[in-house]
Amino acid sequence: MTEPPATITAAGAILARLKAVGVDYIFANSGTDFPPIIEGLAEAAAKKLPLPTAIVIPHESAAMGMAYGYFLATGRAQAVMVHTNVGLANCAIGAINAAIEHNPVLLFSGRTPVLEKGRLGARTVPIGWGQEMRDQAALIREASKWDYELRYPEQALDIIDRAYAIALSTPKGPVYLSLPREVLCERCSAEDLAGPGRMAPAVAAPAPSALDDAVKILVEAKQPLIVAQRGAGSAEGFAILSDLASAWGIPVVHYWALQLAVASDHPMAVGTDPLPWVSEADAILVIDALAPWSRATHPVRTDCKVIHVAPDPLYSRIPVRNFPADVSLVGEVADVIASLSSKLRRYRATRSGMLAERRKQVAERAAEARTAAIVKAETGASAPMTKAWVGLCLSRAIEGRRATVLSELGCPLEPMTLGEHDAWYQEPHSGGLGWAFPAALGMQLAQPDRLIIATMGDGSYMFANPVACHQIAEAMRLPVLLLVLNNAEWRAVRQSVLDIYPTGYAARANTMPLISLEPSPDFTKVAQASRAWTARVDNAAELPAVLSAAIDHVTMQRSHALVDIRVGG
Ligand SMILES: Cc1ncc(C[n+]2csc(CCOP(=O)(O)OP(=O)(O)O)c2C)c(N)n1
Ligand SMILES: [Mg+2]
Repeated sequence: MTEPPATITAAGAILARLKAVGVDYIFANSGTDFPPIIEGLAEAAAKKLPLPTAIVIPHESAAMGMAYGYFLATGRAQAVMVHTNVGLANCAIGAINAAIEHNPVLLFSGRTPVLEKGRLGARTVPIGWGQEMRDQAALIREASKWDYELRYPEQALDIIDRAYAIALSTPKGPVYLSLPREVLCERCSAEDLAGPGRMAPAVAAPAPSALDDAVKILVEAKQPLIVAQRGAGSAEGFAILSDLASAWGIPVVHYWALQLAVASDHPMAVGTDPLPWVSEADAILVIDALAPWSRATHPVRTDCKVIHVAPDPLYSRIPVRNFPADVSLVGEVADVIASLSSKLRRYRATRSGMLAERRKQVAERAAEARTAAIVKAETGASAPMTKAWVGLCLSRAIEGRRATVLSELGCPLEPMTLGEHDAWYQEPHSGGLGWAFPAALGMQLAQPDRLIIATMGDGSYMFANPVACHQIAEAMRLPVLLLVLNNAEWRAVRQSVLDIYPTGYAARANTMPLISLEPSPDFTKVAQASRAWTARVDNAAELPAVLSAAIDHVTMQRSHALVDIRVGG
């Protein structure tokens, strides 16, 4: 019996509606909850409803990472669809990462059938009982802005519009919808599914008086400072902030920066260390920074005025975060920077002499800091080489190319020369490792012609479920370049022990407990299992030539490549 064409399963309606609101891809990891989704995909395709491209992703953490990377590259939120509670559990780290970084993901998982018999979709196999939960959404509720369980098939259209609008409202973030199998099997109207989204995201902007307060502080400041962590919001924001920093002679510190706010060699870019800058400043413009400095080690002046610009300047999800905030400017970062910049402009003319002098002084100190970082990196061409040396060589290897570098305990920013707003991404401050490889895959999917390089510690590479990620790279022909900075240990954990117990038992032990990743696997073999181009580098002097060959491979052969680099620090 054929159904009337004006109806479709709830699963099909959800898929079609996702396309209508602007979702290009569904990163999917299926299971026994998926028959109506797979049937819905086929039905919607047969009825010529436009659909997102659904892709098999063999591990959920990779699906979350790819959606994250795709959003960074495009500003467009994507969908991740996984299997019941177990698939959702594997998404938890991705959701934690996305939440803290305001990265919107539409996350779906099935819900095991409620009924034991008597309705299409009811339980058929023991996992129907085994995967039932009292509150499935609780698995990721702290990391999602909104969650809901679909109750009726006819809700599909409205609920997708609502999920999408909430995910993209300021501050952006992940949302979660659980999909019970019986509901997905039911039919609903197929009308209007392709129409435009009916719910606009709410975009916040600062009150004009708050902008005026911020402008007054910046105009009156003698030693203003910008601390930026998540970039300047967009290419336009990046350009405007570059001009603003130059015009006003304001140093920019990229402390633990996840993105660049100005070019790393901008004349006002003074590096990544808040000291001595935060201690000298009488005004600090904090741009999208969760923790703009360390309250324990970077003291600010008691008379220093602090302005925060961010989608959620108080980071209200975080229970404890007490950086002073004399002015909090809420909004999308690029928009707020543009407003500040235009309001500041008219104060410039009468101060041009003072600003020129300040600009000159900051530029001198910035140039010194840059030279010092490069000189230090050059001394790392030792055996084993340092991460800074790898960063310097990579920076030279990609010079003049449109390239994006991701770093997850990988190359440090300091010695690198990166000039575009999307040239640099670091792992989220939630630190859920295993991020860089799949995020690079998502970015490459969005930008097939861009050179995308994921640099990772050996531990981070293993956290990424590398077999799954290499499979995706080969299956989808995503020519990412992976640099594994391999020190055969979790160096960051070692460092955290030394920070707290510098002369303790662990520091003095021949072998520090819980640090070693020896024997180190041959990572080239892992990549070769999916037919990647690979190389291993132990000798610092060989690195430039290997990087150049690897870049030639990914750009000309358009297949992925991995270089396993033995590093010391
Ligand atoms: C999922 C997850 N598990 C554990 C940690 C704790 N952790 C933070 S850094 C780190 C070590 C990372 O090792 P690697 O990538 O090899 O870089 P290295 O520190 O050696 O430079 C670990 C285990 C984490 N951040 N995320
Ligand atoms: Mg390591």
